[in-house]
Amino acid sequence: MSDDLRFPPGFLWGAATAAYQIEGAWDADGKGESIWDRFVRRPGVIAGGDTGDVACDHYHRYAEDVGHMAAMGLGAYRFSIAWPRIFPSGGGRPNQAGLDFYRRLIAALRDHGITPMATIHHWDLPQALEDRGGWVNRDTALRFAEYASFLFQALGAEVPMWATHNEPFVQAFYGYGTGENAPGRRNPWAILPVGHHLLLSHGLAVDAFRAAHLPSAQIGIVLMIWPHHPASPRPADVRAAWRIDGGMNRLFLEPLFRGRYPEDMLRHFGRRLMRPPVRPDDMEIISRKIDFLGVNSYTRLIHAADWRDLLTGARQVPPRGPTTAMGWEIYPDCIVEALAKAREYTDLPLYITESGAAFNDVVGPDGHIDDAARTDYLRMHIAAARRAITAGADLRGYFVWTLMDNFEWAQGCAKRFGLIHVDFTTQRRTWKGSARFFRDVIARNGL
Ligand code: IFM
Repeated sequence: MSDDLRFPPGFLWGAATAAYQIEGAWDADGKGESIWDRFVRRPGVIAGGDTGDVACDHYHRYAEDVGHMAAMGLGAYRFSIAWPRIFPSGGGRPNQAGLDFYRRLIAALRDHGITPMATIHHWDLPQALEDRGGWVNRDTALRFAEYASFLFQALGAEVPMWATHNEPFVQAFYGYGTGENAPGRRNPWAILPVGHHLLLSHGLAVDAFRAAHLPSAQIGIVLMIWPHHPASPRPADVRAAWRIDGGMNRLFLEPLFRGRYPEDMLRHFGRRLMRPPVRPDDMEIISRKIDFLGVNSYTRLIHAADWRDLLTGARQVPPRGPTTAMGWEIYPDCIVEALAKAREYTDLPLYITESGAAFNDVVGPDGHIDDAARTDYLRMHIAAARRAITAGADLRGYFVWTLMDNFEWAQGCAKRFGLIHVDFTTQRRTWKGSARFFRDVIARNGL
C-alpha cells in the first residue's frame, strides 16, 4: 500500500451514535422524559410519525451491538449518554439503573478493546429543565455542569475520551430557532442565548473535568464544521457565504479558541442581541483549554445574497453535484476544508467524529444490502481525510456516522446512514457492503 493511502500508526477508527437515536427504552428503569420524548408526540413533526421510543432497542441489545463493533475491528465507539436516564428530572438524585446501563456498555466495549468516547449531551435535554426555560435559561448551564461532574466521578476512570456537546449550532438553531428539532421552539431571538449557554455549560464542564483529576482521560467538544461557499465571485455572495460561516462555524470556534464572539457577527446581529446573556468571566470559562476538537463533516453549502431572509441575508442554492438521500452534495473535500478551518483556530489534535451518508438502501432477495454508493462515499471521504493529514492536519481518528440505521431526528427512521442495516420490525441487524469495506480499511489502517 502506498504511503498516501496509509494512516499514521495508532490512528483511531470508530463509529458514532447518539442515545436517543438508538437506545429506545424511552421510559425504562426510571428514565425521565427528554425533550425528544415530548417532541415526537406532536402530530406531524416527524416524517412517517416515527419516534425513538424503540429505535434500535440498543438499551436491551447493546451486547449484540458491541459484538458487531468488535467483528468490524473498531478501535473506538462514540456514543452519547442520555441525561434523563441519569437524572430523570435534570438534577437531584441520580437514577442508578440508568447509570448501570452505561457501566455495562462501557465494560463490554473495554472487554473487546474498544475505546469508549462519551458525548455528554447529544440534544436530549430532560423535559423538566425545558419546562424551566431549557437552554434559554442560564441555570441549565449550571445543571449541565453538575450532571457532567457526576459522570466524571462515576464513569471517569473507565472512559478516556469525553465530549461535552454534539453540534451546539444544531441544538440552538433547529431546536430553538426554526423548531424543526426538539424542543420545537420557533424563536430566532433565542438562538444566540441558547448558543451562549451551551458554550458556557461546556466551559463549566471542562472545569468540573479538571477538578475530577482524571490524568488519563481527555475532554473536548464536537462541532459541525461545514464549508460555506459563495454561489458566485460577486462580493454580495462572498459576504453572504461569510455571514453563514459566521453563524454556523465561527460563532462557536471563536469563543472556544479565542474567548470572544466574531466582530462581524456582533455587528450583524447587533450587540444588544449578543450581549444580554454574556456575563463577566463567561468568555474566559468558555475558552478553557480542552484536549481535542471533534469535527462532524458531511458536505458543503453554497449561498447567494438574498435579503428576503432578514436574519441572514442569504439563500442556499442547489448543490452542484450528486447528492445523498438527505439532499446533501457529495463533496469529499468538505473534510479537507473543515479541518483547515479548525486549524485556523487551534493546533489541538483533531478527530472526524462523524462522516457518513444516507442512501436509499435496497435489501436484495438474498437479504444482502449492496450499498455501493455508501462505500464509495466512505472511500472518497477517507481519502480526503488522508489528504488533510498530508496537508498538515493533526488528525487522530475517523468515526463513521453511523454504526447502524437509526432514528434520524425529524426525518424519522427512513433515512438510513448505518453500516449495519436494522429491520425495525424484527430488530435484525445485517451488515451492509460498507461495513465489510470499513472492516477492511481498519484492518489495513488505510485504503
Ligand atoms: O444523525 C445526525 C447526528 O445526530 C448529528 N450529526 C448529523 C447526523 C446526520 O444528520
